[in-house]
Amino acid sequence: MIDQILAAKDSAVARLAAATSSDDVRAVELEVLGKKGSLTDLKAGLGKLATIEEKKQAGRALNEATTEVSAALAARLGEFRRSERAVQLEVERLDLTEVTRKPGRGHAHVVTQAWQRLEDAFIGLGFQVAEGPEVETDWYNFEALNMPANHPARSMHDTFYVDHGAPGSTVLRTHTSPVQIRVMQTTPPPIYMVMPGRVFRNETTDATHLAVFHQIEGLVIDRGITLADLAGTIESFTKAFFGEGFTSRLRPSYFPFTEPSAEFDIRTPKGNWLELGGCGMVHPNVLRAGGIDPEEFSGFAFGFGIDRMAKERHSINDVREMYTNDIRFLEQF
Ligand code: FA5
Repeated sequence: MIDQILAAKDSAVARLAAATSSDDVRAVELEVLGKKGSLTDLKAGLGKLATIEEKKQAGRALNEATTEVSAALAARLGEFRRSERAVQLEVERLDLTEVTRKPGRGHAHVVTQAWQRLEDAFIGLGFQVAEGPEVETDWYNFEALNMPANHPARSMHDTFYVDHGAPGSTVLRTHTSPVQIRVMQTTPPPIYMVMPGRVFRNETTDATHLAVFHQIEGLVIDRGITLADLAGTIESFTKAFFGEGFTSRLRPSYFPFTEPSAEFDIRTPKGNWLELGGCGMVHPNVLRAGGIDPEEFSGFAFGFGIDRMAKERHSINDVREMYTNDIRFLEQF
């Protein structure tokens, strides 16, 4: 029995030494230690030995043989795994410096396209374009817009504060309206200006709300400007931007910086109304904050969301989709 054990072990060790792949190693494992393996068979024969002493000796020899074969198996398997992995890596190697196809031509993001088309439509109506800073002082973002400290309308804007200067004095602008004040301070009337840009609100995102989004502000200041001019401008813009089949309406609303104030909606050719933004006649306090005499000049302002317009124009279900940067989605526009 002992001779048989040693013979089975020696044969296994020799075959392992001669193995040329991990498959060979697994074949030896099966033939020696598997269910019907040579050492397994011998183990089953232990019970048939005549004396206890014989059983003990054969059992010990079997254990030693099994340990030796298992160690040789593990060592050979480790070697083959390493070399086979090296071969696999070489086969699958990607040369990222190699250009295999011509890179596709990119295009502007769907929101950038809307921004540019909006600017074009307003330039066509005789407006100029201005921009302002994204990090604003509390004064420009709220105070100058007729929202002093503790004004209830401030809570409608969930504000991100910037750790700069006195606590609460610096914000990420919550709308593009502060640019109205900057334009009034630097441009003597008549003013016919649009001011697009990025704005920030500390709010939970959903299908129609983003925390970082875009607005376009409009400001007209001249002598004798009335609500009729506001309604006419909104209507001309609606037709220029959306097409002849669209019309607009104003609905009474409230903003601290305009009086009277309105929401404006557009009607699609299919007959449904979409809310686009807010507007109104510039409040006298706001004109004064911008250094303009409300006795001499009057004006109107409007502001609406560019992302929501892009969403409606392209029938996109969820504004957040535009910012996942999935090229398969963005390529469509
Ligand atoms: C304002 O921000 C005013 N400054 C607009 C204004 C300007 C009124 C000038 C009067 C005169 P409001 O918070 O409603 O108003 O936002 C205007 C538009 O921005 C909304 O109609 C909507 O289109 C867009 N908007 C607002 N919040 C979000 C948001 N979280 N995500 C995407 N778009 C938004």
